[in-house]
Amino acid sequence: ELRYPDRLNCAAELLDHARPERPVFRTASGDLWTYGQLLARVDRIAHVLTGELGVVPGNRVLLRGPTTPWLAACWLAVLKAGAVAVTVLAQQRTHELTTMCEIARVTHALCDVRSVDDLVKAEIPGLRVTTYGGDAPDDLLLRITGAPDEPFAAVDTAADDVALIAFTSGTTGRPKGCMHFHRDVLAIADTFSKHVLQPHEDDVFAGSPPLGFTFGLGGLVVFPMRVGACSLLLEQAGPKQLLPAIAEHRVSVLFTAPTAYRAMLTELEGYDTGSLRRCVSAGENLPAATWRAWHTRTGLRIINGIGATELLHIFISAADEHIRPGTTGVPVPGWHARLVDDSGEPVPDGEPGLLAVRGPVGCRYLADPRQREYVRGGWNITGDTYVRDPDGYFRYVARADDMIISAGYNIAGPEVEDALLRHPDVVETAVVGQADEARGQVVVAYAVLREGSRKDPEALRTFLKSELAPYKCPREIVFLDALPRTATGKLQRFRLRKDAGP
Ligand code: 3SK
Repeated sequence: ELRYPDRLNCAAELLDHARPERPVFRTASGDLWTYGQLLARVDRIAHVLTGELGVVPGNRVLLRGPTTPWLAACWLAVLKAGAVAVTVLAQQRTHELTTMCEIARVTHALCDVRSVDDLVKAEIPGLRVTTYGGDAPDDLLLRITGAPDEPFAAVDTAADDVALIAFTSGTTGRPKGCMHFHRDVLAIADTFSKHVLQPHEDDVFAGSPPLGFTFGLGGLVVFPMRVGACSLLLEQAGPKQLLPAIAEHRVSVLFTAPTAYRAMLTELEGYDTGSLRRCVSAGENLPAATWRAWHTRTGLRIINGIGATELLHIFISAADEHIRPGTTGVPVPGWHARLVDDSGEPVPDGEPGLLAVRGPVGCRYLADPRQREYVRGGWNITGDTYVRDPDGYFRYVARADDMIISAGYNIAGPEVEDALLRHPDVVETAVVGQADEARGQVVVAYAVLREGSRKDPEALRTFLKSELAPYKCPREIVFLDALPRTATGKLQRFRLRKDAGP
């Protein structure tokens, strides 16, 4: 069981134990920050926050901008000052920002000057916006040059004071703010990272998830800092930028999503990926076909994982010889998982059930009645359907609301997607159920093809007939240039259903 002191400030904890001369952040343009420089900058920002900007402990401070060392420094400063960091994505627009500020009662914002327009347009009453990285006289980076050049004493927060509010809109619906404590921030490093990733001081982390998504915040800031390692923070982190960055900066720990692994496979030629020792995939189910293709080409075994904003980071996973392609893994040490039916009763091994988890971090929605649906009987019900194998491995089936029921058969969209991905021309795919009078629902597949491939639905259907039981084969295959995704890269299957709203 994890034990932390009753009084705990997680930002101070992450900053205070590192060796000052060691590198903490690098950027694609060659910037290098040491732990000593980071600490000095965080302290200056904290002085400005609590001085000129009037932030007091408990205030909610919105953070918005591309993935840069300054964004990470602002996050640490807000926490060190005892305020609550409200992390949002640079892609979120005026309407979403307004809703999130309302829900979280945000009083202040620190915003990269390049991302400020939507925030200004939102005209959020009472919100005090401070930009950083610009040349205005009141820019945060100019202000900190005038701040006291002396250590900032971290506010004496309790381990279970709220440190962070992370928003999830799932794949649809009004955003939900998830409150996380100071101890939660350390707990994700002391469970998944410590036991599965097992990083060390010489590691260089990099990846695609933004810091406004807890997948990125954990993987690119908290995990490396917990062990005094370095993180390459990339403003542009698509597959095209990741490969050269891995080669140039000798990245050893990579965080990204299945789609990016698939895309990188088509571009691998000529890039040196020999520095990689850990490749983490989360955000979506990792098809076995993608795992195998990556393993064949690089010799690396992708660490699959399932995480949730509600639970901050990854809670089921496996590493090294424990990895079983096609499964997510087993509960991370410190976490418990089981499968239940709709009434909360346990489901036997080998049968599909709703994933229920509990561990050091729990879901605490801020003022949202959906809390009652997510936490039932002390278990967090993630909304995923899984099967547990008799040896305890969890095998993803589908999001509970993505199961297709056709003529009495239960069909998991991801199984059909996995089969489609085994076809060499298919890069991405999404399979949904379409309302049908005769069968209730029929299977419809959407596919993105490799550039230059022939769009031949019949050839794909013939291929699928050799891979799947006939009742799982799509009635229709539609070709698209790209699939609809959320700002965090999650597939929005609901937008593909023809009966979907706008
Ligand atoms: O939402 C997710 O999929 C996720 C995955 C890993 C870590 C954190 C999160 C929120």
